Amino acid sequence: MPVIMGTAGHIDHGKTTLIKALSGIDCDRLKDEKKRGITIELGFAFLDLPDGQRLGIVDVPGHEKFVKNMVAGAAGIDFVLLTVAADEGIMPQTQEHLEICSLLGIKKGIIALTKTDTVDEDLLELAQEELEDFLSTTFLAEAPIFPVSAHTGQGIEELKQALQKEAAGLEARSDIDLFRLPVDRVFTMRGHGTVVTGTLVSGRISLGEPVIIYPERTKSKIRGVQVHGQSVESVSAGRRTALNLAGLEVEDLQRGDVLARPNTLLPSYVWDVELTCLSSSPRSLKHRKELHFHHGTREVLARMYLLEAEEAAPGETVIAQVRFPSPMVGVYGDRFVIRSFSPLRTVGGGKLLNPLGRKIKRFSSQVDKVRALTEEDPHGLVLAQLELAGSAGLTEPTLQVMTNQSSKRLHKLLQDMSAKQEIFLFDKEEQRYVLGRLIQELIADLLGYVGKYHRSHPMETGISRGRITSEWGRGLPPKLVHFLLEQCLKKQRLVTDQDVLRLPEHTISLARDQSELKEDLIKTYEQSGITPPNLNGVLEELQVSQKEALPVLKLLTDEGRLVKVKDGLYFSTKALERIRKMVLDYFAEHEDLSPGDFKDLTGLTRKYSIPLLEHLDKEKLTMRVGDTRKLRKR
Ligand SMILES: Nc1nc2c(ncn2[C@@H]2O[C@H](COP(=O)(O)OP(=O)(O)OP(=O)(O)O)[C@@H](O)[C@H]2O)c(=O)[nH]1
Ligand SMILES: [Mg+2]
Repeated sequence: MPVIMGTAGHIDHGKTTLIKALSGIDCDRLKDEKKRGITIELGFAFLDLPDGQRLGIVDVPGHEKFVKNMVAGAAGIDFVLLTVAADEGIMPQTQEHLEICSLLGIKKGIIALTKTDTVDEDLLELAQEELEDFLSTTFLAEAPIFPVSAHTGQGIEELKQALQKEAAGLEARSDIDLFRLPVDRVFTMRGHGTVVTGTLVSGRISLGEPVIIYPERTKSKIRGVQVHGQSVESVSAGRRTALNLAGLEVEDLQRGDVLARPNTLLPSYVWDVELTCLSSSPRSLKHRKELHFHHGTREVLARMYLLEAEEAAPGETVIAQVRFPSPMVGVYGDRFVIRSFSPLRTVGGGKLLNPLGRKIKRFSSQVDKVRALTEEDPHGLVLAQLELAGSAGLTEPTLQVMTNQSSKRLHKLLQDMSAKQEIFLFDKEEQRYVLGRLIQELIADLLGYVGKYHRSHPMETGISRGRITSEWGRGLPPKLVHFLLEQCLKKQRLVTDQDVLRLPEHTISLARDQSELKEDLIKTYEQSGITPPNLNGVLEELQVSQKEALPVLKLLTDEGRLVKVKDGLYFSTKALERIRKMVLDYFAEHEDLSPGDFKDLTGLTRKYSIPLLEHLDKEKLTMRVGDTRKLRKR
């Protein structure tokens, strides 16, 4: 298993010298580093362990001004080599580096008590005791301490053995197959072009694959892969990796960018997080405070919005939102570190809960939904993420980023959950899921809405699909509305006649006089055949008002017994069928039908013939060409 170790410790405590003693590689390469005798930038080395395993090494600077580089280097390491100089003991960055490692979720480490040649035995013992005491409350409480001297070589072999043991005893990295490489260096290599390096935190990548540089979403392609200076075909998580990128200039990238496959990561201006204020912090963390925010190899200014408190006291953990000036890309469970301005020091950090946050109201019920994301069990987490996402739902690829699961495991989980109807796949094309409970709630609401429509429109057979979508479904994804209607139809909670939907129990109940009116209207129109009186004539004859008659006429047209040819002119369906037949018979022997021909054919005057001809055009039986009609080909 590939393993990467990172150094940590106060300035001048012998980190770089120790790495050189172990590996033979001098990580301080910059002119300035040589001149000043300190590390400024991250250094990279490797060590071939006695068992043949090659250990990747990241050497960090100890200077307090370069803590931001240290954070970038520590992101992605498997374990830490903490160095403490025997002659100086615990110093500010000893503590700060250890706190940073702890905030970053690093769980393992080894301690080198360096420069043993500079102290006598008594002092060494004292230093060791002080160190054990200091470590007892940290994640390194159980970690072994090795007294070493890079100058005399004392303890170096023992330390090497210990490193091998440490590397062999580590838990396997997560098997999440989402390729992600936070960039820590960008440079040009003669003959190769632009090269980036970083610790490959998850997934694998091969030569020739397309990649995206997030958050800018710049496209590129892998032109070369190197691990510890050797070209390889592909590389997987836990390796120090150098990638040669096609078609990009050095200016197109910077430390902090993240390489990933197209359409995987989700740039966002807002993250929901679990935030802890370090117990060593001199002050509480205040709502809306601007801070240095470190994630992966990126450092930005960000504002912390505390969602359920005005401040987080030292040692306290709260739910918060981070708002960024430019988009960030993260994955559920990612760690981050925050540092205050003055004094410039590490004050806290935490865990990313939702990499696709939306601004929410403080102290609202939404905050509870965010807090539910601290659930680490994948099943509970999927439910919590979908709950927060609401009716928009989440796609399967998005859920991978929001749960940090391998795509295989997630797919299986989603299928199991669908089978139990805990979640529903409402958009197959996008693989978009929504919470089952929400579906039940929406269906209940939809049926209530249709029922209400029936009550206010008792004379209508139902409500059109289009109206449901535009009125009830406003604000919901159209595909979700479609899915809900199909669910209702499948379970016969709604029935449909063409595009009109109704509750199964809905019938039109006419009052007695309405039923009579309905019969009278049918009789009137059927008796008058192809020469019906106009509506006013009908109303006069039946002694009813337009207001009374119109709903009944609408019902008759809905039921298909009458046809409205134009305002005020209705035909019985039978009469209109007769006219259609006459026209069809005519076209059996003729090409064109003029208004005159129509008059001869039917014996109807212009009052009827013009609206009828136009109606037949509208029905697409005929089409108008100049002054005549032609039969439309079916
Ligand atoms: N006597 C003695 N000096 C040492 C030993 N290890 C390192 N030094 C000296 O301590 C000084 C600092 O060593 P570095 O390795 O640069 O320390 P560092 O921790 O990498 O420093 P930064 O990277 O700047 O934080 C150098 O002058 C080293 O020669 C040692 O084992 N014995
Ligand atoms: Mg150094």
